[in-house]
Amino acid sequence: MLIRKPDDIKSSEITDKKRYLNRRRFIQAAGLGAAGIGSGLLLPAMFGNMDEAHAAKKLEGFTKGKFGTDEPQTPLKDITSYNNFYEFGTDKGDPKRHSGSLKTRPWTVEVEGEVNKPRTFDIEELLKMPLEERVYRLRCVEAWSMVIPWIGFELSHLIKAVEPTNNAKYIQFVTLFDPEQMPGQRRGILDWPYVEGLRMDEAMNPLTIMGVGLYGEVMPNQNGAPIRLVVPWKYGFKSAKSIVKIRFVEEEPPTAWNMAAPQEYGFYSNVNPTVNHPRWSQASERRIGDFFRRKTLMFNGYEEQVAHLYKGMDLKKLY
Ligand SMILES: Nc1nc2c(c(=O)[nH]1)N[C@H]1C(S)=C(S)[C@@H](COP(=O)(O)O)O[C@H]1N2
Ligand SMILES: [Mo]
Repeated sequence: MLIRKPDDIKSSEITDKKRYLNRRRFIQAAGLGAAGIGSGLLLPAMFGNMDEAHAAKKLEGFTKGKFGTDEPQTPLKDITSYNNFYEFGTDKGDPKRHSGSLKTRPWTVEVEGEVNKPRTFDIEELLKMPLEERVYRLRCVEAWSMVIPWIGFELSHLIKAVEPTNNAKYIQFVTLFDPEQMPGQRRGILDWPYVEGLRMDEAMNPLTIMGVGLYGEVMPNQNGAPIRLVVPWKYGFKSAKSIVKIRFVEEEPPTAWNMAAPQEYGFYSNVNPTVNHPRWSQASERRIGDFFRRKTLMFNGYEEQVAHLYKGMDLKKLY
């Protein structure tokens, strides 16, 4: 892990003034003035588990992954300031404003249910999985999209490590439940904690990753730190953030948006321009930063990789 010196961090990356000031205070308390900061070696120990350090931490040792798109990438500023993360509020700017209270260390992911080797992974163990950069399109059901250079590992690696039993047909993903840290959970917008699910073959597909970073850095809190699901051929809401539990089950598991509005959000939620949301069209989308809308692609453009998973299924019924 490499930690950038505070001096290298652009002020645009530090938006929360209070955290910025806290960090300055910490540097002063540690007896380091501007001169002291020059000795980069001290910094990793100095910042330790502080929240601020995570925001500035570069991820190292990842390779350039497959399936990447070479479309222009959405600016970091947009990826981190236009978010859906209802645990921190329903406004697109809320996650950035309010997710500073999320503590991402210590963090564990408990794996349970239909597996031979149930276990709890520490986040540090998961960061040792083979990390790749995957530049994926993310298409929100609200008909906007982004191109995001994620860093993550294939979910299949984790699945193989716990040895699913023959009864494991689906996987459920559970977000942290902690209304102290997640103020949005004090209100009943959704049935907390946020839950999502995949069929086993979807989870095993090489496109499906557990994201731990983006743009070469540790995952920003508002994007689902420290670990979130990324399923690029499905609407964004399938990609659950800040996951603490992965449960292998026999039956199709309940999912947060399906419970909230079953007639609007199904279990599969594959990006599909021919199946409209009951209140708006899914035929086109606005790429964040673009002026003109563009056509939405079947399976968000990943048809070649995933269409076979749904052969023989009526995707108008199983939306
Ligand atoms: N726990 C949790 N995960 C979530 C959400 C949420 O509100 N809570 N929103 C989803 C939606 S609707 C989208 S579009 C994506 C947005 O991811 P991003 O903010 O990193 O672009 O996260 C998904 N994961
Ligand atoms: Mo979304």
